Amino acid sequence: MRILLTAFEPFDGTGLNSSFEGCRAFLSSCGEGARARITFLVLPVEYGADTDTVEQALAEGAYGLLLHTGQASGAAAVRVERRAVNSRYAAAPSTAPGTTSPRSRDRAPIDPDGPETLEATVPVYRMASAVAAAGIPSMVTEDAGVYLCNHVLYHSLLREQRCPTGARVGFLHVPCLPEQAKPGEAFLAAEEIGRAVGAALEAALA
Ligand code: PCA
Repeated sequence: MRILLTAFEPFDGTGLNSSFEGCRAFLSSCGEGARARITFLVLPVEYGADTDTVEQALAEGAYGLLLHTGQASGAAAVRVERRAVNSRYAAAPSTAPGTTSPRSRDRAPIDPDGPETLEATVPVYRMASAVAAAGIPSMVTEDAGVYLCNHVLYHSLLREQRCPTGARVGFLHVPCLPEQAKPGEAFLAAEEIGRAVGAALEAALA
């Protein structure tokens, strides 16, 4: 089965994104056989450009599993997202260095004709248990927020609902790296995030 694994580019002014670094660590720890089944994409932190990048990959190949990952600043555990919500910031948040807060808190639907929520189609509890068994704190969480991470998850779930291909779709939100964490904030090393990605993928495929 082919796997589409995605992470996001840096967006918080640190020049890093823990999802990208974690996926990179995972891919470099993979055997050649496993690596050959995975297409890895780094998505832009921009509404529209994020999902266009996914669409382009899906137009070029068939996948049995879409695992999206993103950075959850301030999270103390790897979060396996249970669902996506049909909501996004109406205006794109500023991504100027050092600022992560949206200019406007106004919300808009991602798709005016789409359902309010869409459930992830990966086994979220099994994945969270597998991450915990790999020694990494994990939890199943309600939804991925209203920024780009939720946007890409919602888009992939809606796409699969409207034009089923049999692909499972899920999202892993990962804590910051030590270099990114503010004083007192939790973090994980890239290698630990990589182990979490590997354990979650294996559980999703089981
Ligand atoms: N995290 C942000 C967007 C990109 C990323 O890695 C989010 O949680 O939506």
